[in-house]
Order: sequence, then C-alpha cells, then structure tokens
Amino acid sequence: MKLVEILLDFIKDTNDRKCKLLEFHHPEHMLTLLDLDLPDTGLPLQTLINDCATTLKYQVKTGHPRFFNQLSCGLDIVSMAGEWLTATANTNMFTYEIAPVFILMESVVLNKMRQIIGWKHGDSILAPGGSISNLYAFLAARHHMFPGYKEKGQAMLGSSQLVMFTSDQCHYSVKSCAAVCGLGTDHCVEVPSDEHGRMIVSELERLILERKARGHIPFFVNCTSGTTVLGAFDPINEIADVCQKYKLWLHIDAAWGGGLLFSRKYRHPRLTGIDRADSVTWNPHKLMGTLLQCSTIHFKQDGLLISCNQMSAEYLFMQDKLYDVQYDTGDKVIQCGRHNDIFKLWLQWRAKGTVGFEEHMDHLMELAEYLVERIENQKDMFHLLLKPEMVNVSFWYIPKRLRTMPHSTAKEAELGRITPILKGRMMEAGTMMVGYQPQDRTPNFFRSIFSSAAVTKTDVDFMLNEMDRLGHD
Ligand code: ABU
Repeated sequence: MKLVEILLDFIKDTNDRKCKLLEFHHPEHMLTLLDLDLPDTGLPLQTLINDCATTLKYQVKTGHPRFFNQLSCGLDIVSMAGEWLTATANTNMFTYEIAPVFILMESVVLNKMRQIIGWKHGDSILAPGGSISNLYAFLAARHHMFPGYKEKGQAMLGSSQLVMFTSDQCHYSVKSCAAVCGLGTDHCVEVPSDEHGRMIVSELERLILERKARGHIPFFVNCTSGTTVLGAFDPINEIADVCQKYKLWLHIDAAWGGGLLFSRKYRHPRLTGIDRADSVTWNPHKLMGTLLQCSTIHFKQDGLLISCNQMSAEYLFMQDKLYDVQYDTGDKVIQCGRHNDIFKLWLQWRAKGTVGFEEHMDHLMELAEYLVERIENQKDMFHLLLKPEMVNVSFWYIPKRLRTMPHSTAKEAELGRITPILKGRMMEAGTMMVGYQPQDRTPNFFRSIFSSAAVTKTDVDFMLNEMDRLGHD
C-alpha cells in the first residue's frame, strides 16, 4: 500500500504545474544522494520503500505538461494501469500456452492497425523499439528477395553486394541494419533531402542507377514518415514508383509519424500511399502516448515473419500442443523472451476509442501550429527554422543583445552556442525541458515536441516566457 501511495504522489506531482519536472544533480553529486549498494544480506521493507521514494524523487517527470524534450512524452493513466497489470501478470509473450489473452489481444490490435494502414491482410508483431522493428523489415525484405539467405548466408550471393537506400534525415537505426546484417554502412546509401528534410526522389533514382552500374544489387528503400529532428515526411508515392520500377522493397519508418494515420485532417498528404509499402514501422509509444515501450512492425505479406525468423525450438514450439499452434507467435521473432507490450495499448484504445486517438492527433498538431504562430509573432525574440509538417517545432531563442543583429551565418553560430546554455539553465531551474541538437551544417537549435495529451496552449505560452526569463545575457 505504501508503494502505491508513492506512485500516486508521483502521478499527482507529474500533473501539477506548480511542481518542478526535475531536480537536477551532476552524476558525482547524485551518487552521494543515493544508496545504490547491493548488500550481502537483504534490507528491511522500510528501506526498500524509502529506496522507491528516492528513486522517483530524482526521476525526470516525462509526463509533466512542460516536458517537450522527447518523442515519447506524457503519462497516459489508462495505459499506465495496463502496465501495472502487465507487471502483475508477469508472463512471456512467446506462446499462447502461457499468455492466451494477451496473444489474442495482440492479434486483434495489430490487425486493426493494418486496416488503418490500408491493408486487408498481412502480418505484424510487437518489437522492443522502432530500431528493432526496422531491423525486422530489413530481415524480411532480404529473406523475401533472396530465399535461402537464412540458411546459406552471404555464400548464396557470392561476391554480389546488396545495397539499401534511405534519406540523410532517417533514424540512425536504418544505417545500423546495414552494420548489424553484414552489408556494411558504406552500403547504406544516404539520399540527400530537400530544405524541408524530405528525400529528393530524383536523387534516389540517380543513386540506385549509380550503384547498379557498379554491379551492386539494390534491394531495400527506407522511406521516413516523420523524421526524428524535423518531423519531415518523405514523398511516399514517388518513392513507391521508384521501388516498383526497380523491384525494390519499400519500407516505411513511420515510428514517429504513424499516429497521424488516425487523423482525417492530417493524414493526407503526409501518409498518402502508405498502403503501397511492403512493411511499416509504427510506434504507439510515441505520438499515441502508449507507455514505453510499444513498437509495431507490419508486413503486407502474411507468412514472411514466420518463414524468415522461425527456428522451431523443440522445447517451446511443439507442434502437437492441444491448441492451434499458429498462436505461438514467439517463433516469428528473433528474441526468445518477449515482454508483454500489448495490454497497455489495448486498454488505452478501449478507453479512448479510435476517435479519441484522432482527437489526440488533432490536438497535438494544433499545439504545434499555435507554437509556430506565437514564434512568428515574436520574430525579434525567436527564429523559426522551417514550417513543420508535424509536431516538431525547430527554432532559436534570441537573447536581447542579438535582437537587432541581422540574420547571418555568424548570428546562427552564436545562437547555436547559446542554445545549450539555455537548456542547461532550464534543467537547473527544473521548470521545463526542450530538446536541442545541431543538424548537418545548422548549429544547435531547439526542437520542441508535442506528444503528451497533458499539454495545453498555456504550457506553450509558458515555454516561450520561461525561455525569455532564463535566457538573459
Ligand atoms: N527513437 C527516436 C527517439 C528520439 C527522441 O525521443 O528524441
């Protein structure tokens, strides 16, 4: 009961704008505030209760309405209740035998998500994060296009070199597939993007032809729907045309932007043509606000996941069980033990309904539009880098001494130097968090994210005012 009180207090404080969202300490000082020792003999219950309270005392409240720092923000209470139940059930998602209800839920939810993508059939699975979902797409594509690779490996391709393509704005996990799967990162070709961060499709075609001329075998194109920094959407239909022309697998990494599929207002044109993909990554733990972690990978073709990944472990996936063993989904994946990531999403969907998710998407997009409007109305104090396609708003804060200086490369460099200083002040004040990063040749800038249902326009106003309060010279 005491632990439940501690958890409820944390939730209350998370939703209380008067409470700070973090109490920052440098690691060496934090170590003096914590007792992390692992004793030889067990400690009394009261010490463990204190440990729990101390742990949450110093944890960043990522569900706080002024946490704009990460793609996964917010604390959806229903999804959180689902996570509590999941922990209580403490089962493994590899067989129907030990997770009957959760396995059926997974099937129902993933089927619904495929329908929303626009597919009648197919197969899907939950994976431990978007990077692993992208890896599943890569593996299935190679298996589909080169049957026998699973057994024979590179030997079946001889000296031929597979190559994959993705924009220079994609998530780094796409490049990681090339490293992990033996292509080598030199064979993950980065396609230039335009000033909005969208892949330039004529460049994709040029690079495919260039690699073909070198005797390489192009086989996989990653199209990003919602890039990590700018929230850009690669043009799906144009990329799909190229994939069709050269018979390449089209994967869409919609880990971030997938949630907008719910919105009739914002789905098009961003995700138009998504049904033409061979595979789609879509992370409910991002825009949909499902608790971490909850990532899904979907395939248009049924049967690929099992034929690609099945190892038929005799001790687990016996074929003579008393039920239909197709429900033993554990043999479709490359891990053995699999966390139950479905219940919290299923319960959340029941609470919100599909329409509730649509309203959530529209609310987030309206917040981003409001922030853009506020920034554009205070051009002396803020500089918008580009009009966003999604809920990522990229901008600089301009301190007083630079407000009369005309915009230039030198001014950008100075703003890029100031940005981490201001972020540091935010963390020390504990009042809000907004992420920052450099991008290619652009120096550090803020990237504000709207992904939490708790945020309102007053929090957007607070963000800008607080930046100005902390951003003194
Ligand atoms: N998987 C990308 C997450 C990055 C971010 O939250 O900023």
